[in-house]
Amino acid sequence: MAKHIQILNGPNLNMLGTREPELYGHDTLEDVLAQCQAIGNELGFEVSLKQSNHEGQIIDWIQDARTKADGIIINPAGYSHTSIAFLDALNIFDGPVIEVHVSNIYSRESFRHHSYVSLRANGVIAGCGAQGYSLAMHRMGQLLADG
Ligand code: CA2
Repeated sequence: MAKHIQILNGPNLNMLGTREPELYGHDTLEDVLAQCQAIGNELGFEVSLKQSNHEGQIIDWIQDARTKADGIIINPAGYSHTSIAFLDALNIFDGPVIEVHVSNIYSRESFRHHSYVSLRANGVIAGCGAQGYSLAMHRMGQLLADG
């Protein structure tokens, strides 16, 4: 059975590609899913993508991933900087976790420079636009192949 990569997105990322293109670019989450599925097809992985504006919903999806996914790519959005609960949920997921930020959080306000999720992430990609998700897919492919 093909390995499954779960892509999770936090609050306001449903607006990706529709507002603030100078910060977040023009690609929508639908575009991101299409790009990641194309890479998944090449690498032999199943890919699914979810977005929620609600912290508890994303925590439920992280918990579900324990039995349904081999790796998690997550853009925790604003919860990166506040949510110990995201960190706790990711800490009980056994597979690799890659954190993605579309914008360069290190060139923005200082409150964005710290991410609780980074304490758990196997890798972090920031400031590469929506392409960051594709880069994360390739890295995830490598981590899952390495076992
Ligand atoms: O750069 C990222 O991907 C962020 O995770 C995006 C979050 C922000 O709070 C993080 O510090 C960095 C904000 C998501 C808002 O997404 C929008 C996308 C398009 C238009 C408006 C908001």
